[in-house]
Amino acid sequence: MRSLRDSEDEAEEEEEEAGWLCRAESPSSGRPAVPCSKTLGRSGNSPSRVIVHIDMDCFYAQVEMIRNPELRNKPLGIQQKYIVVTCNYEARKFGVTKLMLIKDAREKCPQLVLVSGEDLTPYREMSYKATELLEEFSPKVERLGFDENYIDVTELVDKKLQEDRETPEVLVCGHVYNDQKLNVNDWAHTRIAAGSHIASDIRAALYNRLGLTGCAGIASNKLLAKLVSGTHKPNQQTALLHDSQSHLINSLDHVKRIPGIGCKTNKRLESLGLSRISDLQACPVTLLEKEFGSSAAHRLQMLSHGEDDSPVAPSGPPQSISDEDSFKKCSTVSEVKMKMEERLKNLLIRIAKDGRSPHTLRLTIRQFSPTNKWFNRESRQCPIPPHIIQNIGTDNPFLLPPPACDKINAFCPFVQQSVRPSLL
Ligand code: DCP
Ligand code: MG
Ligand code: MG
Repeated sequence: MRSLRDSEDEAEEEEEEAGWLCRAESPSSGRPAVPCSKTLGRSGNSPSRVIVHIDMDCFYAQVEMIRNPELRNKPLGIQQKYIVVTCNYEARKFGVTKLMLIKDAREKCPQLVLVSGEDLTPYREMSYKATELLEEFSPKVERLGFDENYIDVTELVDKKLQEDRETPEVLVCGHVYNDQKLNVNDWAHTRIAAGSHIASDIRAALYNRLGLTGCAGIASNKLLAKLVSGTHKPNQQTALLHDSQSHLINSLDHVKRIPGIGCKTNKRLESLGLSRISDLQACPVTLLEKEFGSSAAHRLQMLSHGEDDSPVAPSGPPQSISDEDSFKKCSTVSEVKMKMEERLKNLLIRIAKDGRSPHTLRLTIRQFSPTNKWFNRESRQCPIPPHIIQNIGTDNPFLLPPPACDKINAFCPFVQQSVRPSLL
């Protein structure tokens, strides 16, 4: 089944995979390109870091419930094509799940209210509002898809512990993973406890100012924060004390559950016979190096132990703006061109709101493949001369200027070659 995830999310997913390839040097080359556990000491984790991961509850459904409060107490599904991409927790009580076929969801819950989620604009806008709010807490905020962010709160923790040194924190706000008891004499424990109070303040701000609820995970690195945030859902938070790190990572039933191990890396690991976390932990690093190169091999093994030294990399404004369409029911190049003009108009509206000038136009075509969504992607791109975007910022930014249509024409041979009857 084709994933219906937004193209920007997909780009991020792809980057996640591509990141492996960038970090990995060729197997025959010399030293790792990034610090590995050998150079960073036992874990590669800096025990002083405190990272919060936030994932919004049933994000698209929540946005729709904020737009229309009458939907709040009803089971609600967000429909894209034939699929419920997400549903609120009311619907989940009936057994409706994310990415369920509409037909199956209706069987589980005949009173399910369906709202179209084809237009991503409201979700995108809310997503950026949330990130902006988080940036008020710390400049180190990294977006991960539409509804997740990492926040490095290390400096806030330092400040809090400094301020509270007469009355140090003895309680964790929210859950503690594995119900572990806080040891107030353990410096790392008090830091996570302080982080849990900051996470609670962040969640309160998201709710009070944007009406959004979500889950938070508090841990010493991004990997663990993400893993622990989903352990109590919805609208709850969980802190991870370092003693329970291996328990958490070993609770994963497959290496593909490790954030950062995507589809391609998983396939390569499976080709080496590695599917369980313990397989990866026990695998001789030389074997991994042959497949992935030294740098990625070490990183993979660090991840399998719950160790992750990657910094929270501030995302800043998006570097590209994209839109996509499945081009269903299009059988001629002129129909495709008409659809492309619609998408371009939509992009122009967003560019006008953004205020920056675009300089490259890229068209990516993905042939439908039920088995492999990464297969058969092809792109063409060209620079955009400044006069093409002359209307942006004027009273009528939505009028597609004729030179933009010329650009579409320039892509025609590529489109022509891609519109094959078998795919329509
Ligand atoms: N999404 C999508 N296609 C997917 C997965 C997700 O369009 N294959 C969208 C719909 C979700 C949003 O991304 O609302 C966030 O994804 P999550 O996995 O975080 O799911 P939710 O936020 O909906 O639910 P949860 O409360 O489980 O986090
Ligand atoms: Mg979510
Ligand atoms: Mg999410």
